Amino acid sequence: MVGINKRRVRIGMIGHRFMGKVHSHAYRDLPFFFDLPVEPVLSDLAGRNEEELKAAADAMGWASYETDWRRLVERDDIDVIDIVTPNNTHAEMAIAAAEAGKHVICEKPLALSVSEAERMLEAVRKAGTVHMICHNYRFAPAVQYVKRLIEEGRLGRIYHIRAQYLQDWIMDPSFPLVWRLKKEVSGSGALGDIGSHILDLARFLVGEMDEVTGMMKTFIQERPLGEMSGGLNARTDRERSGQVDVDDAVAVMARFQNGALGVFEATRFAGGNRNGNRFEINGEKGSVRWDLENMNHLQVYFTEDEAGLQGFRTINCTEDVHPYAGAYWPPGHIIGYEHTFINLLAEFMRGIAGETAPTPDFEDGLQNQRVLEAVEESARTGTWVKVSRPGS
Ligand code: 4PW
Repeated sequence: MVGINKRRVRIGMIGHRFMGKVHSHAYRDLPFFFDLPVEPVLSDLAGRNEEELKAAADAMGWASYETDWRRLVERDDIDVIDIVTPNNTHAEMAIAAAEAGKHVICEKPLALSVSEAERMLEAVRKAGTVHMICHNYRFAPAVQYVKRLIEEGRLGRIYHIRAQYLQDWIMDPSFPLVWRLKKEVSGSGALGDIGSHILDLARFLVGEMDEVTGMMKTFIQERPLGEMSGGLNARTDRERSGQVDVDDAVAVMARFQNGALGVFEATRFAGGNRNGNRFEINGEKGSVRWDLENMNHLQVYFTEDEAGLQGFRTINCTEDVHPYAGAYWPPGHIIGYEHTFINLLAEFMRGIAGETAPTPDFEDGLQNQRVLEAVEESARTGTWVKVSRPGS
């Protein structure tokens, strides 16, 4: 399957840490599992710290590197710009990439604000290139299968979605003030970083939200300064401290346009939950439950099951019938977190080959941003806030 005579899609990626590693790995594994019409090539990696950048480029198999992302965007031998940098850089990079005629893929949340996200969408539309946002959890086979069940009407009318994204990596008050805790860099805290994923899953599976209400809380207001670019396992030994100005936790209630109700919780203070991303959906004919930490399993319940056998049953979503599962191993041989990105990038490559118009795209990113902004406004004003959607 590794491409003889396939069109080469030359990737330029900006950023090389956690998400950079995840994306690099996914591009490399793509031709191994998917027979795609194009072949991704790890052409060039951009970052600011040359020593770290060079080491990352070598370790992850990139052909070359640039210490200024603008040079990457200007290069004629690059087809795709992949943005895996902190949120405050997304808009400038994506717009420059689109203006240079590149396909663009960007980590979530799309931007710092609705107005930035609108400009990003406008730029990619004008360029006519393919664009995606990395809400990777849509691409777990079990989640895709839930989408299919709902579309086929197997759950009937949807009444509820309740979803939680629970982490605990900043519970220790001595955890440093990293970029994810500064509003000017991240836009928001738990809301945008992890809440955006479950709110995206809700839009994907249940539909658009009409209005939301939310509350946000910052439990630890001050933290030691440390390396701002640090990740989820950052450490510090500094004595000076700085202000946290984003939410540590957020709770959201939503009314959907189709009449369903949503209850959501995103927090980095749920001790013992390293990366607990879960949802349950209840419909008139059945219910489903999914949990990332057990991501190959799906619990399903159908009201029509015979008396005596009623209840949730557990399906192992590793059969050919489960979306993407057939690309990997024989039934029962499970896949993991990284495969959600491989599946997402397979769709991106199909889009670039002209076969599909892949989603979630920047329009989804913008709509997600509208939901995030409505939650923030609600938390500020203590009222329900309409989620705008121009044209609907
Ligand atoms: O999916 C999650 C992210 O969006 C990851 O597990 C970590 O938390 C990194 O960023 C957020």
